[in-house]
Amino acid sequence: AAGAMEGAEVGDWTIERVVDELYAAEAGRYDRTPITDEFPGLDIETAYRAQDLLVERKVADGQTITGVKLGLTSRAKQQRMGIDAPLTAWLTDAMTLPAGAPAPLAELIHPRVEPEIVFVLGEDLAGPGITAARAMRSVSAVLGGYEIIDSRYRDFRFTLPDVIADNASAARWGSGPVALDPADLDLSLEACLVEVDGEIVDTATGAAVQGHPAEALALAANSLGARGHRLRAGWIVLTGGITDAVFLRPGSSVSVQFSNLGSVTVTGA
Ligand code: OOG
Ligand code: MG
Repeated sequence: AAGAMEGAEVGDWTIERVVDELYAAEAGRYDRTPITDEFPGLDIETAYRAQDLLVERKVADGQTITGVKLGLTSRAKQQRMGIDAPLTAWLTDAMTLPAGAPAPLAELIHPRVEPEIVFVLGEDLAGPGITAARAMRSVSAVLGGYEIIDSRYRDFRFTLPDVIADNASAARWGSGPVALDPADLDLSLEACLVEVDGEIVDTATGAAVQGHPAEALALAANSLGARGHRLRAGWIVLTGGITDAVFLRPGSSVSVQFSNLGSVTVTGA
């Protein structure tokens, strides 16, 4: 590991320690200060190595990788977080919330919910050179869904390398009952309404996500390809929050109503 850390070590920080600390925060349900406050050597490349190591640790615990997520693909999300670059991260089976299942607040730190357009891949997809049109041909189904993000950093304060190492705040996600053939709708025009306890708090269309969610999928295939990874047939891809995220409070429900992709509700319990 020392060789892999060349040029990145400051004080007693190593990639392994980054992973240890983020893993412990997630398991112990506590938040912490940004790692870059103490470890300026945590650059984007080092952070992605930490992210890969973190998911390897989850796999060693018995979890399986079920797909990937994109983060910060919409301006609403980028402005809220003060970071203007998208990122990718890993999904595991432990993150899937079955339809109607309450969000287990006792297992989370400060969960927020955001609407997402969700793809299911019908075939492997790997960059470089993947265009949005090419990416869409690998999608077997599109669903309306939500993601629960739960940064391991206090007040969701982080830099891009911090949030990359933290697996893009990934915590839970779920989807609605409607799965469509992507050829049957224009996802840039797909609208969503976000409601908290029945009150509409935000609206947007799929165009908010990189102009079209297929652009986000192409971005994932290309950036993962550059790091030696490929997207696999059967994997889920969360294309990124379409609107800003809202806090999920005990007893409160967040619903997302899509124009063609049905609706989905999650309740904090
Ligand atoms: C980072 C994760 C962002 C999205 O869809 O943009 C994300 C965060 O906001 O904590 O999942
Ligand atoms: Mg998200």
